[in-house]
Amino acid sequence: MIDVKLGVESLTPIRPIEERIDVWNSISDNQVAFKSIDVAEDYDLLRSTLQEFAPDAVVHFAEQRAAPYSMKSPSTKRYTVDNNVRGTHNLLVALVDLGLDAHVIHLGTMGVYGYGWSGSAPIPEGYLRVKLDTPDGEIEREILHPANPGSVYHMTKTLDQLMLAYYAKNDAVRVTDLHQGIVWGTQTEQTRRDERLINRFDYDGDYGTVLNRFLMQATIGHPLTVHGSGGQTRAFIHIRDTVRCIEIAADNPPAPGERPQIFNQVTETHRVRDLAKLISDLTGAEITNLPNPRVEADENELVVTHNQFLELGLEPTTLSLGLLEEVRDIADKYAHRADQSKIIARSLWRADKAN
Ligand code: USQ
Repeated sequence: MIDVKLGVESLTPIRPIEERIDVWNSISDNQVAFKSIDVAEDYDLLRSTLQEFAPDAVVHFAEQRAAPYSMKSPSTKRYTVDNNVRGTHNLLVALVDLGLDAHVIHLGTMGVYGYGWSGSAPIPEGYLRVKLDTPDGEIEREILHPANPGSVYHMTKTLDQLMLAYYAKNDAVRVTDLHQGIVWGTQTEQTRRDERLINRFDYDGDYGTVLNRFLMQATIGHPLTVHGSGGQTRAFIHIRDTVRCIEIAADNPPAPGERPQIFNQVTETHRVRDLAKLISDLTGAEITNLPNPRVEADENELVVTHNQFLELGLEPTTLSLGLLEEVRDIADKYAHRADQSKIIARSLWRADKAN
């Protein structure tokens, strides 16, 4: 619905959900059912559906997921908080109320840590070891890494973290929180099986993420839109790997009573200007440095610990492996669907960013 409101479509054509489900069920032995529920608004239907289905695991992706969209207006800020925070809380309450021991796999974000707070110190997987001076001497504790959100969207994910920690402690809900980096790429092994299953590829200023945007800009001959100096370092992961990570998480739930298990779901880090250079070298695209519409550090270091998924068997798809495929199979193929008027990011983090 948000894309309809914004007047923009995915670069890839997305078939209605009913058709996607029918296509999948016609080619796979793993049959999928679909029910549309507003989990933030309709607690009773969420509860009765959980009761009927009695799941072993719930993969919770039901959140407004774009930082620029969350910063667009008072209305999108309020919607993002109302939808994301209430949705997560409703799910947790319903599981506890029903006494269901389902493993909650929540889509969090690397953005909960913020960027640059700890300089070049590696960001741990969720928990930070700290030393405290007490009257009885020094003690060591592990605490949730301090939350340092950079947008209202990221703020909702930091609030989710507290709710997940609380329900894990109070009611022994089993939780895995995936602190995901910026997703790039379009196809997974599953969606590749039929064109009608293809995933979204958002390229517009409010909904598209940086690498997909650059790829599509390069294809249609638009200069690559680097915000500021492009010194922002961010963490990335291919969509294929995100799916594999969810599978790994589902196979490795924490025990009841454990604190939430937190995985950093990232495979590599890059500076925005290096990504622009990489794509420019590959395609000949020009690069333009635009005033940054966001409130964010112009330059930051980012070293991320992400050993857990690797130890559990993740084999990353790196930029060097996947980038050309993405240009050839997606950006080139669907370039004719691009609306050039939607490319520049218009959401401002603060009114004075308009200057
Ligand atoms: N950027 C540009 N030019 C563009 C678009 C973005 O220079 O045309 C810059 C931004 O200023 C920012 C960086 O690229 O410094 C990343 O921006 P993004 O839009 O790709 O990603 P972001 O807004 O941080 O959020 C996205 C998803 C969110 C997810 C998050 C993971 O929207 O759902 O949680 O990536 S992370 O950032 O690691 O927290």
